[in-house]
Amino acid sequence: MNIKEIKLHQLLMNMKNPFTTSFGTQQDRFITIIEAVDENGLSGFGECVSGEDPLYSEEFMDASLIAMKKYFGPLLLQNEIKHPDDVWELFKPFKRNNMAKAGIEGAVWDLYAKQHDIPLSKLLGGTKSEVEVGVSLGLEETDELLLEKIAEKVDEGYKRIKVKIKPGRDVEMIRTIRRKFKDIPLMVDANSAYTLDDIDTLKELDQFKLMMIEQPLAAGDLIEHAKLQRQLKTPVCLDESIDSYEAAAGAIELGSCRIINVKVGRVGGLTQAKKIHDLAKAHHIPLWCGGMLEAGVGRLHNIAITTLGNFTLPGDTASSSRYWYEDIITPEVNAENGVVKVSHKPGIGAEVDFDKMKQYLKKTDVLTK
Ligand code: OSB
Ligand code: MG
Repeated sequence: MNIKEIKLHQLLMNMKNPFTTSFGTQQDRFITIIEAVDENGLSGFGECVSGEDPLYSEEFMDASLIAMKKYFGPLLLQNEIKHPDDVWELFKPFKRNNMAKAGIEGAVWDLYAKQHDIPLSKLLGGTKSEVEVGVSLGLEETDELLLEKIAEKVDEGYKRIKVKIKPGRDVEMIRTIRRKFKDIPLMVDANSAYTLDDIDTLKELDQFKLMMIEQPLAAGDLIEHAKLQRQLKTPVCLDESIDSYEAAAGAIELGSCRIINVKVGRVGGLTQAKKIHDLAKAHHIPLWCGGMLEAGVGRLHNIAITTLGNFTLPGDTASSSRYWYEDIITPEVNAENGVVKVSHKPGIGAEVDFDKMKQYLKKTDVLTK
């Protein structure tokens, strides 16, 4: 593929509103945009989605940056690859660091698609021309504030509403939501805030016709999730637990979940995401694409993978304007009535706009052969 240079654009983006989950509150978003440049000056873009601190998972941006600079960038520059699927094998000797791997691999996928003049969605084997999306709402100080946010997002037409829960902000809060919004497609995400000791609380959630309960227990608790799923009517959806193809296979075999949230960064990139897609499809486990508060590049990668057939549930890739006053791509991602149109242009399908990116750019590291 003749990749001659890798640029790591380090951005600090300020979110419109703080986003609160059971593990913490996020307002500033540090993002790294990876640019892979070939010998003709063509660029492909990826996004590293690690959080600032290791709260969602063990990965965090400072560590991902070191991993990209010290290992994955040099590996890619020193080894000629033929196809983006080769990147996972090339990076494999270095354990985990999935979000760093996925950020660089994503730039390679976009570059390859542009070199071959096809949309990334098609290159991945996607078939949809539009994808349905929902929205993820953080915890609010009061139920009233959350109800206002839900009303706003329902009016905007999002296909489902996800709310964050944690111990003490669960059953009564959902009861209040259901009293006002009787029939909206609604789900909850606990981000690992519970243990099996909380089973009575989790069982109470069964009465609210939720589409699913996302990641109630700790990431490593596949056996505990299987025990829980056996006692719940509501499908369990796993997010944090599915950090590899093997974890997905284990969760399916154990019956730890009935739905999987695929995040490209968490599983180590698009090649692994495709593999998990095919496995889940064979086992009739529906998928949706999760989000990591991405800027535009990550959003476009998410939309591309969502065009694969077994992504049958609305994902978390809402409009760029959900979090940003101004995104770094042109055109921005725009969900109309909860539907995002898939671009027909080559690669991720929109331009990375360096004029817009300037306002967020803190530093660019350039890696060369
Ligand atoms: O658990 O899905 C999650 C954001 C950051 C880290 C983890 C999660 C989330 C979200 C928001 O729920 C998804 C998004 O809108 O990008
Ligand atoms: Mg989640």
